[in-house]
Amino acid sequence: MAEKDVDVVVVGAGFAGMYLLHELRKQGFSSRVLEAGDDVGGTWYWNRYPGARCDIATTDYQYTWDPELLDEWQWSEKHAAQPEILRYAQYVAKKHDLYSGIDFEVRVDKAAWDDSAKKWTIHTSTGETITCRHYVMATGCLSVPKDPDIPGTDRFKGNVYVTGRWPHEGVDFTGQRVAVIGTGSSAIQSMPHIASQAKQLVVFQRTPNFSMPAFNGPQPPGRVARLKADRVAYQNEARMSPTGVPMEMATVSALAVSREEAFAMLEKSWRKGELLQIGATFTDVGINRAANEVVCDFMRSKIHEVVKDPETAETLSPRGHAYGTKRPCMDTNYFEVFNMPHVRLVDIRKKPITSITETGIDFDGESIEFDSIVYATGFDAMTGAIVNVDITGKNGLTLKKKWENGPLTYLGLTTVGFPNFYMITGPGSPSVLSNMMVSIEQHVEWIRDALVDMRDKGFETIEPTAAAEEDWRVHCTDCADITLFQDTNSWYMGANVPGKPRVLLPYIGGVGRYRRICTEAMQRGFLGFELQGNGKQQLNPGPVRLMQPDVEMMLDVMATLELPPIEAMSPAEARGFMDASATMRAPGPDVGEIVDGTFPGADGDLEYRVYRPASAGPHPVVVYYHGGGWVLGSHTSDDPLCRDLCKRADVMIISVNYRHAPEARFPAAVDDAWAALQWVAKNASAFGGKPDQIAVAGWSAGGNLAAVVAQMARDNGGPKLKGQLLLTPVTDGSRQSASYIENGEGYVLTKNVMEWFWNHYASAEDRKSVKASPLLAPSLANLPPAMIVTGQFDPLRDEGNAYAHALADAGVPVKRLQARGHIHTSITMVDMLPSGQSVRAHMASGLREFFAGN
Ligand code: N01
Repeated sequence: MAEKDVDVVVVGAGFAGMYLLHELRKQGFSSRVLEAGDDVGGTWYWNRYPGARCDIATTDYQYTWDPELLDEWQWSEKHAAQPEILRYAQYVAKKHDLYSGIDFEVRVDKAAWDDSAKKWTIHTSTGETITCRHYVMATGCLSVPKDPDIPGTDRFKGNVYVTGRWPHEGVDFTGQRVAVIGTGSSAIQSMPHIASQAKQLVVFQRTPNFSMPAFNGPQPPGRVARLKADRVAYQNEARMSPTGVPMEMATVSALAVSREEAFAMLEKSWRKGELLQIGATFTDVGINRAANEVVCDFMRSKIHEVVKDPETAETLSPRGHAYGTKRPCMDTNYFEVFNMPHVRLVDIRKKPITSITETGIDFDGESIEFDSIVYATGFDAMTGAIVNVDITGKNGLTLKKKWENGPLTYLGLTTVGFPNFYMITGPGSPSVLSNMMVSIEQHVEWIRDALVDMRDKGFETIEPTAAAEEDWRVHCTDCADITLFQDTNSWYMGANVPGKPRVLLPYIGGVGRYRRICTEAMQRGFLGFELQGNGKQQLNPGPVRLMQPDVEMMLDVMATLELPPIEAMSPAEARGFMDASATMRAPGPDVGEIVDGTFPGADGDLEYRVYRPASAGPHPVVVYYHGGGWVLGSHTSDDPLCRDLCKRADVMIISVNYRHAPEARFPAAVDDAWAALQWVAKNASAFGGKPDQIAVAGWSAGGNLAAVVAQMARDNGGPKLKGQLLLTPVTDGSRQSASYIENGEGYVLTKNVMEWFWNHYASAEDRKSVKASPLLAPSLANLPPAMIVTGQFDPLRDEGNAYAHALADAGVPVKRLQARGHIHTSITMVDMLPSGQSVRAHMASGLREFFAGN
């Protein structure tokens, strides 16, 4: 007799539910696993259409938790077909006696949280009621076929098939007239099989898709050898990789090589026959439209090579979306199908289907009769299976209601208002953008460890905090914003289901990174969660430290380069290193004109560079001081940033050099910065600038100089400045703030590097001067309006913020922007880190505001 009250109810007996059952038993939890089908396998149980195969190679798409399986189970192919994967699931279920823990042909209709009992009550399709402490949805992401939403679907009297609900006995299309609607993965895989049997095949295509040949065959010997040589290392590499598959990562932009080179590199990736390799050929396929277009061109050229009729080839060539923003497909002879005389392609964007009829399909004035119609029209992905169950959390809130504007989760695992409720590979986790096996195992293990920890400590409930959920939403949006996904109507965005909110459903920050965040949340005492039970409460609001995804990627790359620490170098070596790094960066946007020259510094001539906008002048003028800790850099070292600001703000930027330490210590740089300002004020008109519209700006040590000269201008009768834009400025060398401790290591500008800069620049006594530490000025009143930008993970963050607060306290108009997830250097990395774009856009509008109305 099955238990009516258990520790855990799990919905679904696919690979997630099976592994979870195994782990729950091992840890001594009682459980019920409820499965709608009559066997294990989940997606591989339902999707039995001909040609169904896994797009991820079998070396990577298999369980890792039972190491014996690696020797016991021999995959026959690189990309296993559905029957073999289902047999694998059945083998594992038998081996580990999982069948005895699963109720088949049972659906969960309703689940409700009982806040007084601190338990879930589950109602099933068999009329059973089960109570449980924890409730897990292991329902898969692509398990609810979407309504085809075509008029007349219920009228057709012939055979109707849906790829995601294929008859177990198979279908023989021999001699039939067949229509296939849809050209996603399922259609692309099944089409060659259907075409080989059918008398006539008409394919109704709404959006063409990118697809590459799988080059299926035996398992790739290289991968198998690596896996067998060191299983643990291989699997760890998968777990920490961006997509859950060990893969060579790109090091070069698609735009940094010639088109011929780019195509040659893509050809190499293509030959590997691995789904994720094409997109990983270059660093910027996912984030840069022009780079992505190189890949699109290559993929389209492949279609034209195969499909003989140029018009059909063009109809099959995707033009409207960036590569990867709709799930790319893998096929075996898909495009070849369109060379067969009995196959016809109908572009329903040009020739829309008017109706399905009793005997066939009407479109664009034509009627064609069919024996069978195959709907390969996709799924209500990621959220469909979850909200299809009537789930009610605390205070009568249903999940459907809570998610009416898009799913809200913390870590894609849990959601506020629904205690002890978990989703495996749910929205807000890498899920469908990853190797599912890796993501499933990670979630199962996280849930298992959470349950064990709670039991050990006597807690009954766990629920994320509203703040953590909001932080996660913002972080997911930050990650999505730098990609090209949002411009495409895809099921990733919920766009395939009419009325579904448009939001990027999976987390796109990468599998390894996501794992680190989840592990950190648990290891640091369940950051972002509230736990309760037995009169105890543990509330740990966090925060999980969430860096911008591109900034973190850059730090990861830098870590692999094992660069020497700057503080171990001499100033000359550090300057050489910085110059060499500058040659590798993106150049920044074009501006109207660039002019170099010299001006009289405090102790001899110094260089300047003028960036003039393309618009007609005269322009407001910004005197810009470069970063580099008073030791490094020059008037050209922040070139991309100066170009970017000039263009965005439509102002003239004059970047001026100053003498550097240790050759010229404090106050040489200040004297030169002051001389530069006076000289610009005198000569602004000659440059085509407006002499009464001058502001100062600077980054880091340059921000320090800009702040100092703004005070000097106030105290010395002019020039009257319109504003000061200080980007991650140094404002107080006399002490170290909390951000030095929090962010002192690992974020390029370290505590040690900052100390190295100060030691070269100024003595301990000099640091107390207001010309070194503008925050120490006795009064900050009557200074020009300021915009102060700080980075969240910057040792100097608190100094910048303190200066902003002090200015505001003194009555100075201040705009303060703390750049979320940024480090000291990242905002300046124009065209390299897209997440800095919005920060620089704010900086530019800050500059515009300084000059507005004058
Ligand atoms: O579904 P899809 P799928 N009228 O949504 C079209 C995974 N998978 O089942 O693009 C006409 O991709 C729709 O057109 P459009 C994989 O992640 C994995 O093929 O919306 N057409 C599209 O062409 C995959 O991405 C594997 O304009 C309509 C097609 O139907 C996901 O499952 C194998 C329409 C649906 O394509 C889903 O794939 C198979 C309408 N009213 C699937 N409505 C492997 O790993 C929709 N369409 C092996």
